[in-house]
Amino acid sequence: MSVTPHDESFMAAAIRLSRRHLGRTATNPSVGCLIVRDGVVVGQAVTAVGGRPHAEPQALAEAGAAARGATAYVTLEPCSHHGKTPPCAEALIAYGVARVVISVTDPDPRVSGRGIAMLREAGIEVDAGVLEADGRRSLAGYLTRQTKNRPYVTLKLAVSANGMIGREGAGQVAITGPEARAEVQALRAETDAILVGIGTAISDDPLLTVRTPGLEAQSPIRIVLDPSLALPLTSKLVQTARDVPVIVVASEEISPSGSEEGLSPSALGANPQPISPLVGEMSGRTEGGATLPAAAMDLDSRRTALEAAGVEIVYCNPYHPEILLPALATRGISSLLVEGGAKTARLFLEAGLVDRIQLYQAPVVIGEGGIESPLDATDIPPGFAQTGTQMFGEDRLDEYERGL
Ligand code: AOF
Ligand code: ZN
Repeated sequence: MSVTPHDESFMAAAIRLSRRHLGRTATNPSVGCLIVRDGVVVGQAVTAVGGRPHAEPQALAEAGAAARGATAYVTLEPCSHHGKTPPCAEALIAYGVARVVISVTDPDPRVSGRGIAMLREAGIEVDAGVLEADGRRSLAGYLTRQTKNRPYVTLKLAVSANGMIGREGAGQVAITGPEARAEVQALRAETDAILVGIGTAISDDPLLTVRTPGLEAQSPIRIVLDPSLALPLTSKLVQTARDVPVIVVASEEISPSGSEEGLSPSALGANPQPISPLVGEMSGRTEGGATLPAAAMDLDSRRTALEAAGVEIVYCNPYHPEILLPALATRGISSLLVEGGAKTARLFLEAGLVDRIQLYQAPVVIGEGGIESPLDATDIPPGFAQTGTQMFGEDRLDEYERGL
């Protein structure tokens, strides 16, 4: 049987369903599954929060006996391995499903084609690659971490009518309206981690959490690139570190000897990279590298105070995203939202490590002291294609993506 427009409609529904648990299934992808019998949905499910159970056994349980002879629509190839749960391919076989329609094949080496082979060997008809581009987009974090060993990176910028993202020394400047801000909150809720530079952390004193009612529990991990531990103890980030995790990425040059852990490049087998500071992101930077003379005590007490407040300090060159990102992937972070400021945005753009750009353009004009946006709609880097435009109140969101 060939793929029909009906198949595409059901797959589109499965993809929509899968998005419900984006950012809430840990390192497992959020997969959607529909069981359809004679054109009627008899079971549907999304990977459970936390990653298990997988989507298929839940959808099959809902369908019960109606699954016999039905078609299953799954956004990702059903698993074939005995992991923390039994293989979903076995469950589909056991329930007597006649056909399985898949959007994306699974790059997990434990599955990768074996799920499809198991189904076919059991006499089940399998069609793969249905609405694959949309399916891949819905699985972007999982696929990027699996195949590139780094999180999927979204750069979000809110730009005024005259191309500014803020005003020097003015703290947080409202650029977009409430509708766009609500949309950004929803984006944060489906993202594993959110990252800013120390310049933004100091000048804006942002919270970086999700405040939308009902989604508060879905705040991403907050990460600050802070080479010399300049993050003020009085900042909202530090003050709330016990409620929503904060990771400070400090230079390995200031790592207390012998206590490197977690993200340190040495722990990852990478060579420590020299620091190439970005002017303007360096307030409070301790000079002197290995000797750290007068500031040593100061630094140690800052370290102690930050840790006592619940902040996790990791030592990994903050100016080399190509080192930092694999380290974040190793910690299970599959999606990362870069929210500011201009220098941090440039750092990721210049490293070629942005996968998606969300550019909000607002009618507001920012006058004197404006901070120029690292990009606008006329200079989107090569390799990005526009994938959408939407209005949120008076603000326009243009979205650009690179192929996965
Ligand atoms: C599916 N359906 O809903 C999901 C799948 O650690 P485990 O045992 O849960 O296995 C994780 C792997 O399972 C993950 O890497 C991916 O290959 C697959 N995820 N598979 O059939 C699902 N979430
Ligand atoms: Zn499974």
